[in-house]
Amino acid sequence: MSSFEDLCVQYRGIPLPREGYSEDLKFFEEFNFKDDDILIVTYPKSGTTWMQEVLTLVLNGGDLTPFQTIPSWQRVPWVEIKSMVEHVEQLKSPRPLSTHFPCNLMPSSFLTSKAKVIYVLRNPKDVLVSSYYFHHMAVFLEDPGTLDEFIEKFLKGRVIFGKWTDHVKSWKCAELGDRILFITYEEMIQDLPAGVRRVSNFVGRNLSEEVIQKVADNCSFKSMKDNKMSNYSTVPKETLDFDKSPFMRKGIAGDWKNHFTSEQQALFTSAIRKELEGESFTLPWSLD
Ligand code: PPS
Repeated sequence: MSSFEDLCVQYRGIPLPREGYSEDLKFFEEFNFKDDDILIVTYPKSGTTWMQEVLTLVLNGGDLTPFQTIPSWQRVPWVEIKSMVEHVEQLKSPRPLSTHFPCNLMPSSFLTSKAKVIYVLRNPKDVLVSSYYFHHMAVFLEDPGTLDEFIEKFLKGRVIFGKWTDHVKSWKCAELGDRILFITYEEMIQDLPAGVRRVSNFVGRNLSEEVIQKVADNCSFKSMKDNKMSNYSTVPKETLDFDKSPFMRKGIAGDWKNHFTSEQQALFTSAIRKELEGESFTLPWSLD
């Protein structure tokens, strides 16, 4: 069984999966952000794919063609993955892009551009549970061990992309003003049409209520789970083993309650609170 160190590369203090990433990210450091780019930013398992699909449909005015014919990662590619460069080059402006990187690792052209950011936040306990299952299915990641062990790794940042709290802090403190929209996974669960409306207003597309409803219908968990272009089922089994877990697993808020013991919940909450002590922002939901 391969160790975390074998399966990851370190980039400026952040562990990245060796699959897809390299220590040399010169192409990323030289990435040229354009003023009308729209960047989806997430800590992994926070709702990246969901937002990629919402943004695709919003920018296309509800036209389903790209959504049904091109995989999500080609339509809204990750800027820090070298194999995605060819997909980025094919995008028309405004370019929908994705990143899992913290703000402090963004290339200099990002800060000087006016590129917009959609930051999707998810309750870290649900992020952890989703990630736990993902570690079982993703052949290129370390075996997560027991939930106790995985909680410890997650809190120490001994997971891909490092600590959840560092990621959130970096983007919350970035002073991007109205260039950044914070939206939560939980608010999209509660009222997806309202979430779609927020996104469409933010990117300057004032869609009709009919189109907003169409986008929401197509971005429901069930619809995305059935869409081969969203559900990662086209990825070979050597990379993602769907026999272990589906990528579109449960799609709910609060699944942590089915997994955490009261001791794990107390330990997790107090560790996250401690990490966020003294920060000027508050989280949009209670950690309890
Ligand atoms: S990744 O690997 O970082 O790109 O994963 P990411 O897409 O960020 O997160 C995967 C989780 O998002 C859930 N998901 C959804 N939930 C509700 N509705 C929709 N439409 C939807 N699409 C994706 C997906 O099921 C993963 O969460 P869990 O809790 O594991 O089900």
